[in-house]
Amino acid sequence: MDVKRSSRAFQTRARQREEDLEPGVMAAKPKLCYFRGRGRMESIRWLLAAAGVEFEEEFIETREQYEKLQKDGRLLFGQVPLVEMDGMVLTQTKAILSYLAAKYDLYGKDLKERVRVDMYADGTLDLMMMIALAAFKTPGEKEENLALVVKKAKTSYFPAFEKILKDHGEDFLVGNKFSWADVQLLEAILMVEELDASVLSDFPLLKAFKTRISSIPTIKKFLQPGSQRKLPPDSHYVKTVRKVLQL
Ligand SMILES: N[C@@H](CCC(=O)N[C@@H](CS)C(=O)NCC(=O)O)C(=O)O
Repeated sequence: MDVKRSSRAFQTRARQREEDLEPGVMAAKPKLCYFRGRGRMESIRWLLAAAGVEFEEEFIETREQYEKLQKDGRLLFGQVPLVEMDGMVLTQTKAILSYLAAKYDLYGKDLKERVRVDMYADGTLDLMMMIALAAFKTPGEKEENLALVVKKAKTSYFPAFEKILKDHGEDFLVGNKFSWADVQLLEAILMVEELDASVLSDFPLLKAFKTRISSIPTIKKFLQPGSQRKLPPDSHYVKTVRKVLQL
């Protein structure tokens, strides 16, 4: 299936799900509670945006806010990201992502496709977490860690995904359908490109993948300035996280 047909079919299914609600009943928007930055919440924002789902955000700026969330029993293990949706209070990033992938039909067609989506998404999440955590290191360590990320991307992660696309021969990573794995790989590519703009120069299939997935309407919209996509961590973000979590 080509990328346009797959993404059109995907958008139609998303609309139908909304229409399954009782007439006059509006689906409440998911509410995301995290710092005003990428961190562990960014992939959740990406996946909701890719699914065409609008969401609200509450940003944690103070220790008091965080303590109140804990006191109210909203943080299962005392940690964020926190997502409230479908009458549930959810924590644990991967659990939230896999719920969203299943709910919005971005999780392959059967168990064998699902485990591949998980495997690929886990890999890109590992890579992105290395970048997210580097922001909290000393300047020297940060530089070293980020150089290591670029090296790992070039020598391990991107060659693996280039081969997957080559062997698979489809527009998407799993099956011939858009999935969570595609969304997260694009997120990871763009993040590593912020560290080294030429990182894809030896990966022609990944380059084409990036262009293709970026043109899916929901993703294209999320990539526009002014969307809920967050910028790389700056010193204010790092200071706020340190202050709130008492790091
Ligand atoms: N396994 C959890 C880890 C969450 C996590 O470590 N969150 C950090 C903020 S990004 C936190 O809340 N730390 C406070 C703590 O662990 O006490 C997940 O992936 O959601």
